[in-house]
Amino acid sequence: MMQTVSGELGSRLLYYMKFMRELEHRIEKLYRQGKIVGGVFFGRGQEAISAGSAILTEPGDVVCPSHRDLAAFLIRGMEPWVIVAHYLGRRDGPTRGRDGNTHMGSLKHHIISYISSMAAIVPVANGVAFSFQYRKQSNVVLCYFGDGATSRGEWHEAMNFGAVFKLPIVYICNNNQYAYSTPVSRQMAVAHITDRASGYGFPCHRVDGNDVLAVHEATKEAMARARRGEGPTLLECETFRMSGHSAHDGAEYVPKELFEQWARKCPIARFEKVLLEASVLSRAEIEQIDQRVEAEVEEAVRRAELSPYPDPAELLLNVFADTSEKQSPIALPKAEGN
Ligand SMILES: Cc1ncc(C[n+]2csc(CCOP(=O)(O)OP(=O)(O)O)c2C)c(N)n1
Repeated sequence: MMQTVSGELGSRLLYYMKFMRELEHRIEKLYRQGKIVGGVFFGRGQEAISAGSAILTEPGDVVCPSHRDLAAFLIRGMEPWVIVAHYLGRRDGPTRGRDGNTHMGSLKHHIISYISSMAAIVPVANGVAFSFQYRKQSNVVLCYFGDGATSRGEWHEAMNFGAVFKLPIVYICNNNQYAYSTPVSRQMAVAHITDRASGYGFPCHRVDGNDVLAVHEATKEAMARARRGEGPTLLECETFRMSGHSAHDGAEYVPKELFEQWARKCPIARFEKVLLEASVLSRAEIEQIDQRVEAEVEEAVRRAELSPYPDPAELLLNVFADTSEKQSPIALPKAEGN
């Protein structure tokens, strides 16, 4: 069945998926040049998940992205050069050069940084959703994590809490088949992540995570349900990690055929084909998106490299709570929009 999408949505989705891939490519290059000393994680091959879902957020909603969800940061409005500055450990990054890894967030953009990449964020995301419910705000949290996260205790506790309190949250799992070097079959005895959560009492759906429109549709339904006060939904987006765990990892433990098989399902190439076949976008319009992405990524790197390194005298600033600021570090800006 041919999926339909408007030209406006189609080009935005394609733009963000391409932007994420290109920005990660450039960040990888900086890492290989020795300019990044921390870890570099990619969501290569998984772009449809964060792009297809985060694009649905309204200004007052909150996203809790994992280390493979760069498009969620971009869609929420975090400036690409600030992201690059973060990786480069520069003063203009969101941690002012303290973390050369992916632990970044921006309360201004309603992006909560993950704590550990393995489920520790899920109870925090529940807390944000609980605050929406408590304040009678019709906002929703999108909480992202990998398959490995679902093997952790706090994940199960969080699912149960979300279910019992009917929290306005969508749990979005990227099942990319591996948690570092551990394949899914070595970490759980059921076939699907949805099998794990079905006992909690809320809808769980398996989604083709390499089909951006499928992710979009499933998230739209889940967000509408959450806004109606009917509680959470778990989406298991099936995909593949088209890289090592991080830039230092050659992924020799992954059979080559799997990479070949999943390369044929590239979410960007697939979506381009859908858009072209349905005459939603022309080849020339797609090329314009490519050129725009290339120029913007180039500019992001240029600007980030101009940012200074942090002053060692500021090393401890904002590391410990400063009560003199009279501001809770976790207070979200007032919700706008709905
Ligand atoms: C509590 C904890 N244990 C281990 C790690 C190291 N670690 C970081 S990410 C990761 C694998 C995550 O796998 P998954 O949840 O499937 O997400 P993916 O990286 O595949 O997207 C591991 C073992 C960690 N950060 N925190």
